[in-house]
Parts: sequence; structure tokens; C-alpha cells
Amino acid sequence: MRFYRLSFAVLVMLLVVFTSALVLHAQDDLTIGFAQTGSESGWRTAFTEAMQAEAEAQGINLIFSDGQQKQENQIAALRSFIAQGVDAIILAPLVETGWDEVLQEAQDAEIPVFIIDRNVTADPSLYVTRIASDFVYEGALAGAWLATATADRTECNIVELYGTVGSSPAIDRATGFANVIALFPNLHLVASQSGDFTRTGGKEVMESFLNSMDPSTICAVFGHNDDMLIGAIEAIKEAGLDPGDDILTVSVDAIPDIFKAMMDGDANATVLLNPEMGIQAYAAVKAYLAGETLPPLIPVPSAMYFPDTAAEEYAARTGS
Ligand code: GZL
Repeated sequence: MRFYRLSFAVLVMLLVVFTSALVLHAQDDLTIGFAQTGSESGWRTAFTEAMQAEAEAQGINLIFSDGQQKQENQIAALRSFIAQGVDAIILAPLVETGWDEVLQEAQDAEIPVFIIDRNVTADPSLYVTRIASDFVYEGALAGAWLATATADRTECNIVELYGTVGSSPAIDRATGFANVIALFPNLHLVASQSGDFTRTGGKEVMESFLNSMDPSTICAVFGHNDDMLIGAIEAIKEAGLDPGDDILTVSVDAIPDIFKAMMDGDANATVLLNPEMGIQAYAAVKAYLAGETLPPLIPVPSAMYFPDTAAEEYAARTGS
């Protein structure tokens, strides 16, 4: 009898080892299609590079598609990934709407989709989970800092550099910021216009603000990302004003160039958006393929940075 028990135990152990080897082998040959929005900002470029570097480090075959800021390109990329029979799709959606049909096609093909960074309004049953930071919280952090920075002012007129129209970071950051500044009677949002998350866009929008109102009445500028804010800094300087002093600045992303601007006295505050989301994304894919159930959201934390630590943050990000 003891012989049979021992044989059964050995059989079970061999079965566990064999199954684990199969799962690990399957994950070793992981092919993931990654549909990126484009390369509109310094943060986006850093995010792409981080995703590619982490995939290489993990031996994942990452098929990368640059959507060049067009949703139709991203949808075409997803259809190509489906046709190639990838193991999983990671989508960084440009805008919130218009994804249901292609996500349904992926589900019909039994290819799991993982949303990363921006959000979609599609039925949540059409994707596994979303890895992202809280954009409303980022906007609220920016508003809270501005409220403290202007506590001694009876009035502060704010202009807003809005991100890509229809994108969740633009919608949510605007919401979070507006919710907080509504609590402070001295704070007034007097203008908001989309610069599409680009430096050129931020400069053009800030120029239009400076030309359409008395520049001396503008107390602060909130940029939905650092790139637009950096473009606005150029416009403020060309108008003969001192960014960071005449006009306070707050933005989001914490890219190296915003720390350089802080070191130059041209920027006051930035909210961190961590580009290193590949680790969580690939862990989520592997866990799902191994049969695990995932939460609907895998959060990426934020923080805030100011000029007092700009030099060390710049050095940490650039190695210089
Ligand atoms: C937000 C992200 C935004 C960045 C911008 O998570 O989608 O898109 O803040 C980028 O820099 O364009």
C-alpha cells in the first residue's frame, strides 16, 4: 500500500512540475501587440522606451505600433495584432470613445486586451484590466498646490492648457483641477484651450491667451502636461514676462525638461506621471494567462515635485 501512496505522490509532483514548465514555456514565447498613441510628448517617448526595454528584459516579443495620434491607426493596429494571433494586446488609447467594435473583435478571437494609461468608455467586459494613474487626482494636486501658492492673493486669474480633446487625461485633469479651485474664491479659471499635449500647441495657445487679454492679469498657467507648459514658457518670455514669477506654473508628467525649467526659475511645480508601467502591464498579462483573476484597475501612484529638488530629479532622470 505504501508503494502505491509513494507512486501517487511522485506522480502528482511530476504533474505539477510539468504543468509549471508548460506555463513558463508558454510565457517565455509571449508575443504582445502594443498599440501606442504616438510620440506627442516627452513623457510618451519615455513611456514607449520603458515598455520596449522591459519587454526586452523579460524576453517578450513586443510588436509595437505608433498610432501617430490617429485613432484609426490604432484600430488598424489592433486588427493586425488579431490577424497575427498575438497572445495579448496592450492598448494605450488616444481618446475614450470608439473602441467597442474592435475590442469585441479581439474578444471574439479570444485575445485578451489590457488598457494602459488613458481610459476607454467601452464595456469593461471587453478588456481584462487597466493600468493607469488617477488623472482626476493629478488635476486636484495641481489645483491644491496653486491654492497654497496664491493664498496671500485676493485674486488669481488662471489660464489652462488643455490636453487632447476627448482624451481621459484632459477630461479628468480639468475636472480634478476645477473641483479644487472652486473651493477658493480668489482663484478664477478665465481661459482654457487645447494644445493637444504638444510643445508647439502649448506655445500657440499661450500666445493666444497673452494676445487676447491683458498679460498682467494672468496670475498662473495650468498645463495638462509639461510639454505644453514648456511651450507656454517660451511664449511668456517672448511677451516680456517672467515665467515662474509673473505667471506661476503647474503641470503634469515630471519629464526631465520641466526640472531644467525649474532650475532656470521658469517653472514652479509638476505632478509625477510614472512612465515605467511596463512592469505592471507585463505582470498583468502573465498573471491573466496563468489563469489569475485581475482587478479592474491596477493603480500607478502620483507625487509632486518643486524647484527645491529639481537638480537631483533632473540628474536622476538624465544621468547628468
Ligand atoms: C497621461 C498621458 C498624457 C501625458 C502627456 O497619462 O496620456 O499623454 O500626460 C501625453 O504627456 O501626451
